[in-house]
Amino acid sequence: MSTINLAAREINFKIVYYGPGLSGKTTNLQKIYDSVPEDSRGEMVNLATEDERTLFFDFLPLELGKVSGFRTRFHLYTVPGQVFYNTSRKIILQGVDGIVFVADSAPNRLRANAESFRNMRENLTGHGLDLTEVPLVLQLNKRDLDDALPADMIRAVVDPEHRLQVFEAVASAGTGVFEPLRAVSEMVLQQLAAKS
Ligand SMILES: Nc1nc2c(ncn2[C@@H]2O[C@H](COP(=O)(O)OP(=O)(O)OP(=O)(O)O)[C@@H](O)[C@H]2O)c(=O)[nH]1
Ligand SMILES: [Mg+2]
Repeated sequence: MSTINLAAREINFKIVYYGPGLSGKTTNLQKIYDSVPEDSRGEMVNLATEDERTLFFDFLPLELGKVSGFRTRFHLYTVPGQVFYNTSRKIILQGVDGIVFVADSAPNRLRANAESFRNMRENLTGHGLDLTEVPLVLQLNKRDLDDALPADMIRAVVDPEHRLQVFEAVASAGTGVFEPLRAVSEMVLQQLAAKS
């Protein structure tokens, strides 16, 4: 849920990067952090295990200019993809305004993509949210892999109705990272405008 501070004239949005373990969620935030000017970003927080797997979440605050005289702050979070960290994922989804689902294009991760998507839907339901109400875009990551699955095959398991905007990415090279963020941010702003 976006929070609006009228006195300070600022709006805060929460964007969550969701997806299976090792799909590249943390890499997305790292690349965004590396590419935005210093005065647009706050400190990035990584809560990770020794082997760089996200343990609780990553957090990156961004300030992306003004909308109707309000400063807009986007708080980007990643969830830990590893199956057994579901309590963390549930907590992190609390108050979410928009989601980038980061799917892994590796053939042996097709099922993990499907399971993570189902898990996201379930956790949203737990917060009283329906998947169709939340601004959501799909990033197909790791398109550089020699054996990357065809985009339609991944789509068939997470978005069979072709409802979502889809972006192909090589997050580790910084490609296709900003497009999904921009798209979901626009959807979030549109939703806020429609409500007010
Ligand atoms: N080949 C390839 N590797 C990538 C790409 N993006 C990320 N990786 C690598 O995939 C591995 C996992 O990336 P992370 O960003 O840590 O994955 P994550 O989704 O945050 O994983 P969890 O925190 O466990 O959920 C790292 O070694 C990355 O360098 C990509 O586009 N192509
Ligand atoms: Mg991570």
